[in-house]
Amino acid sequence: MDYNQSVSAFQDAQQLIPGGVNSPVRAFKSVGIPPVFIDHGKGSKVYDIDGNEYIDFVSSWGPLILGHAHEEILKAINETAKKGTSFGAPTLMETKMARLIVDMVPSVEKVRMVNSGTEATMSAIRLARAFTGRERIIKFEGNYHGHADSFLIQAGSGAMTLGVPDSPGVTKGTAGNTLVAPYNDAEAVEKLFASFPNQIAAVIVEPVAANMGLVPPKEGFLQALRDITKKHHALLIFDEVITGFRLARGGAQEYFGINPDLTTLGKIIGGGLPVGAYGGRKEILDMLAPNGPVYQAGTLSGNPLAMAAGYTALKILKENPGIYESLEKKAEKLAEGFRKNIAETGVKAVVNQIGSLLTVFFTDQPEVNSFEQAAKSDTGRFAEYFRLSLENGIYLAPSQFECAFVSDAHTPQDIEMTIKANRAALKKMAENN
Ligand code: HOZ
Repeated sequence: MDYNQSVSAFQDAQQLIPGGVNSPVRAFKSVGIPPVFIDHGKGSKVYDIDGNEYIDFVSSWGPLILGHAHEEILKAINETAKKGTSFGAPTLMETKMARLIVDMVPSVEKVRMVNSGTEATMSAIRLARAFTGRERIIKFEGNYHGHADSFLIQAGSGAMTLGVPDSPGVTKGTAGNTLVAPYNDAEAVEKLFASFPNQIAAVIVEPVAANMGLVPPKEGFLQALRDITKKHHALLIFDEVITGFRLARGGAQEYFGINPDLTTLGKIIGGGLPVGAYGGRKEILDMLAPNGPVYQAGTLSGNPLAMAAGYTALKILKENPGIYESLEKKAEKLAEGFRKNIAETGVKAVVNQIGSLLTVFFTDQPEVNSFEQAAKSDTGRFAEYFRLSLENGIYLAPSQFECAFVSDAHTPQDIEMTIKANRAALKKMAENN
């Protein structure tokens, strides 16, 4: 493949944009090559500015569960745009959207729209602190909740990929209020509650960890978090920015049958436009201004174009419940194919998969169930795998510590071709070793 146009576009961008990108993981830094610049996408495919075609498993980092440039979503955006793009005043679509979310997500009784997952999580924490009158929160190692100060402590995603899980610029005071526990370790959470009695406002968790690579919760872990938070009168916050509307129509809380007090949403909820939301029990949400004293606002919150795109996406998901079974089957097929290739080539790797999410960890450990195990992965081997996959027309997240996202647009042929490309990459890696 020829990447000349992308190489020169990246050089140009670096003169004007820090690192040449508007979000760090896009820079391909940990995989040792310049990023490809995307020209357009359609269905399961993206095309770069050199004209290369790829089967896309980034899916814009999760939102595009229906694939690129989905006709119905484009139509909704176009129709809405004709009436104006922003008013900073209430519109009917916001209530329609809220009704749909309340209907789909089991624990959500009221919901406030924002513009990103980061905004959703930072607002949810403020609300939890106000509701409980306590200041500390517990988060988990390798979980990523966006880039607000309170969460850049032992953070996953790009922070983990680039080796800055504790970002400079976060004050000691803020960092001190964030307590960290190992993911999948409920006992450690109980110990923190014992060490800081009546001080912990909330436990925030990715119900399925998807920012240290994919690490599903161990049996009983989420239920234990529910029980512990209840016992200590703290709130349980599910960060469903990734799992919301992806694991099931009602997200991870429906999939595992556990209701949190607050839920944060993003990605799919915007249908490919910038949207976030946080919702939960009425009595908590009613503490928000203008009903209550907790302030949170946004000029573009509930933006008509974003609402139109998100509403259309959610409605399609709601009206096609078979979609989740089909997504899971495709991801299972990929995982099975990859595992077979791993066994045949002898490359040391483990595949984690749940629903339409999966990660291949390059590791000689037999399983990856924790941050500690995920962090031991061989990132050099991953980089080699990434580059070979790209050459074979497969566009993956450029980091060992992210997931592949299967979409409704992936065809059986895409899945077969991806398994074939995986086999070719692993064979080459085995030869190079
Ligand atoms: N929110 C994504 C984490 N899995 C990464 C997207 C980004 O940081 O640009």
